[in-house]
Amino acid sequence: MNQDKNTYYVTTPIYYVNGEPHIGHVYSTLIADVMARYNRLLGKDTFFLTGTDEHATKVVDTAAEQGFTTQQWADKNADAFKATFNRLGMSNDDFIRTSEDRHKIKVTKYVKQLLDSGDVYLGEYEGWYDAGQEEYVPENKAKEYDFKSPVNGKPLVRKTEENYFFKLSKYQGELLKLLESGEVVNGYEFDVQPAARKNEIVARIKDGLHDVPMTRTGMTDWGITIPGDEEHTIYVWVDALFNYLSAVDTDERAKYWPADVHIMAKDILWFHAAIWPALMMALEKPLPKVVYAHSFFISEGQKMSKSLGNFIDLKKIDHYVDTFGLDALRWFLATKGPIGATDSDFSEARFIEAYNSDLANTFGNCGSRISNMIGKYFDGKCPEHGPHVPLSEEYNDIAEQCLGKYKAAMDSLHIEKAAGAALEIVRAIDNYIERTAPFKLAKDPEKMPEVGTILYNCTEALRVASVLLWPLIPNKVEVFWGRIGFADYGKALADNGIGKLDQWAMWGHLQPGTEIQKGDPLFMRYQVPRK
Ligand code: ME8
Repeated sequence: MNQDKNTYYVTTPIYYVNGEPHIGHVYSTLIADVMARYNRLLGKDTFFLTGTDEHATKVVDTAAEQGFTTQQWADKNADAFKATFNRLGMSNDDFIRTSEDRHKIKVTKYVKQLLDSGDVYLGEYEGWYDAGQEEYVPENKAKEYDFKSPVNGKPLVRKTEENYFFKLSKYQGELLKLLESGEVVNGYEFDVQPAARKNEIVARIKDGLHDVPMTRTGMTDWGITIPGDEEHTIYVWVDALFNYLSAVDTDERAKYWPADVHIMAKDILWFHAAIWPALMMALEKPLPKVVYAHSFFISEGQKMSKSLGNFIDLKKIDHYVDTFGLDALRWFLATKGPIGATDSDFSEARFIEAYNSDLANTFGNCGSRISNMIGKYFDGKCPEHGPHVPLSEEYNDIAEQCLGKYKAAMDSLHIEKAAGAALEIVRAIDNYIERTAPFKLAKDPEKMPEVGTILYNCTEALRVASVLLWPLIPNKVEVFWGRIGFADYGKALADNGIGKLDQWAMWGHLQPGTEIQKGDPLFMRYQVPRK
């Protein structure tokens, strides 16, 4: 395993194509997008993967209900995911579909290897099956759930079938040791985050890992069959997990494995935190470094549901984008979402509060304030950094400290804290303006050089803050760059000019004499309409 690899590989779950995307899908993909953009800024050779999970029986069933062939239905919904992610500015490098040959061929190869090594074997399985979730529920859990699905409440069914099994039990000891020690075990490294989720996984592994059935019969025309046994189709979950590897299992992309982080919600953590690393051990591949399970978005205080009318579907998502702008949606998701161990409410009131207080009143307002003063006192040209002004050093230090905090927070997926560090710079600018009062000094013509220093410092600090904000709100930040003479930043990023964070976050890039344009406020304050 290459510890110092200068690559970064981030994934989202691959989403079921039995319906259109909703806010939950957009959320996980946005988190991955922010992490991908940040790592590109750091200079890492970044690969960001998302895609669709297509071989589920519920896809076959929904297609039939809707009067489509399974392939047509999968195509239609996969297109909806692609179009949505495109429209929302996701910078994924690839979009994998499990119905693609490139995936199917690799999965066949992996399973063949597992059959040859004895990690997959033919046996008989009897257990409690949750048809809605397409998974068997362990005996003790089935009892705990009163033999009903914990997801949809329908009765679990007793099912017996001849099955190929994956020898999950073999990996119990190693997995437990890896997670409990947090150290390298037999050359493997692996972590589950956040800590609360990891503890649950550790407890469940301690309960005992049994071998898991990994095939089903009776759906051979949709799915991937077991090599050498056309009767058995590989269970959709195993098929789906392999996407993370199959997408980069080519000569050019091999450098990206192992993944740095798999992002998902807690609903599907078990597959990623137990079965997936065990499959990788069985294939003798390095394990993903981190499996990160965020919590759920609820909506207006309640679980999202179509019948309650609080479901945040594509129409609602578009409404938010049309009303507040794409970056406002990105900001809300990235900073107020359920990244940690608790669920988070998607409510209009919280959205407006975040928009007004963080974007309109802070970043947007600070930009307008500075450009207005430069317009008024310096004819719209960036002033010279002139004579010393009290407070300046203290304030340069703040920008530097914030960069450190920002990086530490981003590296551990505390995106809201990273955003907070960037906003701390902006708030420090506001505070600096209050304390140095350039608008008062400007009344005395002799003080104009000092006013110049202050406004130079303010613009430069806002430029630094904007670089840190770029992974979250790239569109508005690029507009801002255009206004302060840094349109080439946007161009450099578009041309894959990666690796600029430390350079661009250094003090002193701003050129005196550059035209500082005013333009419309970057984020217009939103007034709640009176009912
Ligand atoms: O489970 N809040 O696909 P899926 C936040 N195909 N995130 C949410 C959410 C919510 N309310 N609802 C959904 C599958 N998500 C499998 C995955 S991966 C090898 C196979 C997000 O379409 C979150 O990331 O049901 C969750 O884990 C995922 O959508 C489930 O998507």
